[in-house]
Amino acid sequence: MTPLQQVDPAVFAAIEAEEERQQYHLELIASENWTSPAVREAVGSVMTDKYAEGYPGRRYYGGCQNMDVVEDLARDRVKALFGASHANVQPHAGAPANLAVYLTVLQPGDTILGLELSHGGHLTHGSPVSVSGQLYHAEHYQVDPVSERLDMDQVRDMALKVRPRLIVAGASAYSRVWDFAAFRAIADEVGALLMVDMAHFAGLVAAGLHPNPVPHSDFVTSTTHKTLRGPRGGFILTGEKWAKAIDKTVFPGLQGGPLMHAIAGKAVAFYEAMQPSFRQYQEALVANARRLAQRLQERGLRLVSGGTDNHLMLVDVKASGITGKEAQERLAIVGITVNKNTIPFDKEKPMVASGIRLGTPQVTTRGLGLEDMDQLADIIAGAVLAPTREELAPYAERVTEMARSHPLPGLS
Ligand code: DSN
Repeated sequence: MTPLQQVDPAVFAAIEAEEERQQYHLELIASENWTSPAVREAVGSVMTDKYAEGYPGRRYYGGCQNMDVVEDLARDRVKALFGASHANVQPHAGAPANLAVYLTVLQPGDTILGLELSHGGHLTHGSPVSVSGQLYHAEHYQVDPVSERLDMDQVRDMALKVRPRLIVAGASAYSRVWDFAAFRAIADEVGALLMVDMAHFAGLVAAGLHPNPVPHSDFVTSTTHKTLRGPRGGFILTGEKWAKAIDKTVFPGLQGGPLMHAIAGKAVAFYEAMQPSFRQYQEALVANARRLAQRLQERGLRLVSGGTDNHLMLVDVKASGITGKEAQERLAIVGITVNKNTIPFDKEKPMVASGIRLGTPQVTTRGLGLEDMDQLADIIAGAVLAPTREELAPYAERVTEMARSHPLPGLS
């Protein structure tokens, strides 16, 4: 018996069940991944026991010498990875990273301009249900109704009209490349600051497969656990001008003790992301997404904007006669995990939605390749287009077989 099994059989059983779920299902949630055993070892280490309020060399607690080593490694590695001059690796997640930027540069009531949530944006980019939309006056740009891509003329028109103090670029459901130079030009024209939330595509940026927002932005925020394949967490990159202010906002402004076990995991993930194998992984992940998108369309499904340039795609399942909720549930029956998602100009509520979001980070980590994407697309299209749920059983068998033949490393 392991210590956990002995002390808390209920939690042990839930973890075992989750390991089994991950092992025998295919995870196509675009914001999830599979951390390496090295990352998990760091996260599950004694680093969780230590208070380390402050920053390396300037802590409020004794005994922080090993914390300093780890946090310096994390900061130096992430700066090198993205070419930034300052990094704060203490944000517990992406939402507090974004909030730290807002609290640093905005006054309550100031205007921010971000991508509309139902067009692919994120809650923390000014949604009324998020503090970002409650503390600040949020305005939103949208994608073009025909191309379903960002139209930089529209972004500029909006910026000229609403005169934001801060423009936010970045999304959680946008499958195309971001033009950061164009965002910078608009920000300069209207006298705004520019924050890029690269959480989704940070891994692609690290591998040189997506333009790097750092040279164009005042702030870049990110999570560490999506394409970047680290532990759950966040970070902020900025230049010397805002470095001290950002650090002060994160601690003591917004957070107390940093999660040093998570920061240790981030340091390991950043090291892994600097290796040549990480670029190969990112290339495979993008190639898989393109192949999946292409085959889904060949099988008759409509993709928002007609495809993908990155790791994710939005499938308009309403065009095939079912809701996003129904598609998510059908795919759960066959063993594929996805999330329902609104699509641009959606008439359904978010809990129903007209689309599903698919991403390839996790299945690529477990070794699925281009031919597997063809098979996966056939299964997804088959499940979405099936007249009823009664027809799903054969697809479930195929998914189990695919998962079995690509085991997650380190799980029994
Ligand atoms: N919830 C994340 C996602 O799924 O994209 C973003 O924070």
